[in-house]
Amino acid sequence: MSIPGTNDSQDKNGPVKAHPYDWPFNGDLRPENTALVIIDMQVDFCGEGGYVDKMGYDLEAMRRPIQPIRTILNTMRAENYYIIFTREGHRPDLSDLPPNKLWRSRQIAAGIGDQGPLGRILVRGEPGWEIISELEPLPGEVIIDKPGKGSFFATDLELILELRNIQNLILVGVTTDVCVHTTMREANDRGFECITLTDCTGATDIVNHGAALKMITMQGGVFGAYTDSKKFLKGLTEASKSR
Ligand code: C5J
Repeated sequence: MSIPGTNDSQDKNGPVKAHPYDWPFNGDLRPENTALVIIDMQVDFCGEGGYVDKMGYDLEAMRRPIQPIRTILNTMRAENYYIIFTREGHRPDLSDLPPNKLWRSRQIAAGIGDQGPLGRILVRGEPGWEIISELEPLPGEVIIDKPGKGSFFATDLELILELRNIQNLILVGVTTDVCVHTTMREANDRGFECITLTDCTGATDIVNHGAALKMITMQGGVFGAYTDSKKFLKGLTEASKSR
């Protein structure tokens, strides 16, 4: 019996050289079925005085992915792939902020909703909540506002992807071990075929970055696959040549 959307022959694996398998699993990589999801590349995560900076973590680790993401974004825009941005943030009245999330943020001196140099931390509409200028969305590109770490929780992302017949997701942004990973897990459970790009993500702890990537590869690719942006772009070129 053949299962729709699968192929049994390994030679039809995708054009992107990745770990632990060449991606996507069924070789079907097209602008019509694939979206780039850029997660939380906001001033609060990448800018001085923002949430990550207030917590005392290394901003350089948040900023390192900016250039490689720009390259991927420009290429995928040019090839008409679907582009989605996400932003983590809360309503100004904090009515969507669970009290334990607020309490924890205060333990590390980055209280969500508190005033900082970039406005109120992680609050919608504040300067710190904006997507960084280097990766500014174009008019018409989808922006998902999310109150949690996962991009599917309490958002319309799943509906938007289904209406577009999107099957493959390329997940980039910050942080590898929190919002990128949570989104990858949520997407994977919903049947989306996911890949993340090692140099297009960053974590507040380098060991966690590596661990998060390794977790993806267990059990034959329990959450999907990973590769770097160069190999990804090579695969994308091959995919477009073969169309
Ligand atoms: C975190 C995120 N780390 N975007 N958020 O709190 O990963």
